Amino acid sequence: MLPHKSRHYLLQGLTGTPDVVDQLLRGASRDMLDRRPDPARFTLREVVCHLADWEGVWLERLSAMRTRDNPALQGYDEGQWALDHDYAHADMAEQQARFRAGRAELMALLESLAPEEWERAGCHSEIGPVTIESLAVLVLGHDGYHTRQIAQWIAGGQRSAPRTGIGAQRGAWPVESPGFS
Ligand code: NI
Repeated sequence: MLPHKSRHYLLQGLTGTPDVVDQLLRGASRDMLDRRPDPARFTLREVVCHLADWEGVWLERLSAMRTRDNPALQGYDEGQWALDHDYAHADMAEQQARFRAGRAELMALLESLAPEEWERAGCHSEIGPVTIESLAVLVLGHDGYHTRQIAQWIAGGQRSAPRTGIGAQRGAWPVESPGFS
């Protein structure tokens, strides 16, 4: 269990991610949004769609753990979702708003938890046992992974981007790979 102060920072960080994303993307050109500096990873447009979609996934898992005893939590293939939901042609403003709305819903759930509810558990199909608290830490890590990517893509720092992503190796955290998230 995290110290009280850590939980405070966790909530602050999670609350702020939509602001960070919006600020990073301010003024990004259409060309920049659809550039793919790493063939194994999302474009900026696709990243925002992925973040918006995954708010629903996190919420589904957190709600399941809160209301059921040790539920099974399903992993999804984010690369397949990108194709199924046509991320490549999505409207950025809509997706940024959807991410913000989804995060507000997530925060409302986390902020309403009683202290002991943070320890409620579930079992993810790929990563194994998790708690509400460890999943919340994972979400913040996932935020950081993608905000770093956004900053790198915008700065044109693709040469220093990690070579992990869709189609890359599976099983090691933190990487993005089909079925992990
Ligand atoms: Ni991701």
